[in-house]
Amino acid sequence: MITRQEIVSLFEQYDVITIFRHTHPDCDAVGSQFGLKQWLKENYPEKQVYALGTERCSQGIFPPNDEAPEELISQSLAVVLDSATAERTDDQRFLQAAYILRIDHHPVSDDFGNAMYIYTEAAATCELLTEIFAEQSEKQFSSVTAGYLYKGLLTDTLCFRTSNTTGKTLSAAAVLANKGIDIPGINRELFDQSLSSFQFASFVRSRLDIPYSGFGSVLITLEDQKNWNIDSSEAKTYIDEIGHISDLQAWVLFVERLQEQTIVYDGSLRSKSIPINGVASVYRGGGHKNAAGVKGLSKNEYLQILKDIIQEMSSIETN
Ligand SMILES: [Mn+2]
Repeated sequence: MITRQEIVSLFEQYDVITIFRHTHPDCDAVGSQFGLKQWLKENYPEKQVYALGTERCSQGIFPPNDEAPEELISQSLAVVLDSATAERTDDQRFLQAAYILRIDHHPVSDDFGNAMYIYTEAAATCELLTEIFAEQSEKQFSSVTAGYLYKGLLTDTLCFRTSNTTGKTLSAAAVLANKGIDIPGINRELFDQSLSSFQFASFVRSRLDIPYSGFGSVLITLEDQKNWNIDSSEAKTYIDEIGHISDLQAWVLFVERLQEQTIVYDGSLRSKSIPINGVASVYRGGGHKNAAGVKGLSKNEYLQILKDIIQEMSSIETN
């Protein structure tokens, strides 16, 4: 593993630095990417720094992606951030770089790259970058850099609520707060929702049915989707609206969808402790123990899967 000082030495060695992150980027991926780019531009204005990737992050406001020709990439130091595998890295041209440095907090599942700075106990890649920058006390560390890093730190910890939030995470947050970032402004930028989204969320909550003690079920019909001008895949993302109820052990959200003129049912299944993926697999679905999904169920299958979940819950209770 490379040291923080060796990372800064690498930055100093290369005139061209290209920064990569994973596909379908979240705020930690782009926050670390633009945080590093900003910090490098402020401290080494003569260097050419490119933040590369083809997609945009759907949450928060970040600058557009840069473009760099292959000749530049091949002479550059490529810094790959928050990306556990080479394959998952957006823009495979990083493989042609003169030197590849990885900074990440995901478990190492792929040993690509020339140097690694990977700490799985860190809550975010932005936490690791904050520590690297904070140590360089004679260098610039602006509120712009800090703001990008704070967005990654805040979202990867679900607002400092996840089990990977440590004293180091909060120390990193303190470093960023001391740079003069707009904490309530960033919070609004990341988490405020539109009025129509808020109203649809209220509707989803109002449709909660409790067919069995501890089990919550919501169905969003085609007619509901038409009334709210929302499609089935977007409607399904509102599962979290019923995800924080202390009285529920399991909950599902189903949406109706038209498939070759027939109504089919897609569902997201969630639970706190009872395994729910076994039931999903019976209906051609799958997922994790406490978060699974099914697609294209007939009406009978939809009614039956609700019964199966209740059956699963009652068998666990009687054991
Ligand atoms: Mn991350």
